[in-house]
Amino acid sequence: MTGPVTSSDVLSELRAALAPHGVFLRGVVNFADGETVPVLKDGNAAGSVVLLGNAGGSIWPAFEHWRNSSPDRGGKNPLDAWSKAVIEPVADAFGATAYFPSDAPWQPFQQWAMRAEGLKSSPLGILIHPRYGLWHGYRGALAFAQALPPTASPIYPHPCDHCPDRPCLSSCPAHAVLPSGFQLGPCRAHLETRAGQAGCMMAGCFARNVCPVGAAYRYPAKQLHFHMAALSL
Ligand code: B12
Repeated sequence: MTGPVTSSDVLSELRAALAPHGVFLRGVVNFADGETVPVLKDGNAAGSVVLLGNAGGSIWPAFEHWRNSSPDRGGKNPLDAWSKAVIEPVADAFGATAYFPSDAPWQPFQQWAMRAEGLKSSPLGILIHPRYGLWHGYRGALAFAQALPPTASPIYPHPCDHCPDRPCLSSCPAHAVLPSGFQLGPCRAHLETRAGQAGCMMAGCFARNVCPVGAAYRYPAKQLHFHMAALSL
């Protein structure tokens, strides 16, 4: 595909382009006049963003394959590098401007996700999805000049409202998950201990693992370890 996209089926074409990488089209945000919006490559304000991300371990096979065939194993931030390698060519093909969650200045990915997918925060700070639970994330966003057909955004009951025990709040060995929010310092300090290395570092965040929502989408062991190692840097 070349040039700007005018087709109304841009979303299904995007889905098809991203599917081989395990990247899902998570939702669309159309911006209203007067909102702070991302800027397009041509300097104009974006009319919409399409959120892209993983559901469960969907990206892991494609990411691992790419990493194993990269001379430097993807460099210092391999998942971010892979996301760019996959998403930037798609942005170019569709005449869109790509944004990435880890690039400064940080774009409000979670606010976009709340609007696009009707999600709410869990006590961990990450958004909980009624089907995928805590096992999902965002790999990029494509900003377009034009508004796009909104994706269905059902009104879900917030899973944490129906979770009387809230085991996420009591299972962190470092007491880093508090009702007031996630505390990075105690988490990182625990990860440096022998118990932290043998526990959370190998098995993944205990508070995330204990959540009963979307347990079938829990990341594979290697991905759990990868994210914990990234958090401890
Ligand atoms: C900085 C950052 C962190 C920092 C601090 C977070 C903070 N205090 O804001 C630290 C290092 C602690 C962190 C940790 C993690 N993060 Co983080 N983080 C970010 C990042 C890069 C920027 C957040 C931000 O300020 N955005 C700018 C503002 C303007 O955007 P916003 O949407 O309005 O901001 C929301 C957040 O700030 C959120 N928030 C407030 N406090 C906290 C605390 C935590 C722990 C988190 C995750 C979010 C959060 O509230 C706002 C909602 O309106 C985002 C990506 C992004 N661009 O948003 C990822 C992001 C929020 N992180 C994410 C994830 C998955 C994690 C980890 C699970 C990763 C890991 N390796 O384990 C951990 C959480 C640990 C745990 N046990 O729960 C995901 C969340 C996906 C989701 N399902 O919601 C994001 C969106 C990245 C992605 N690629 O998908 N993160």
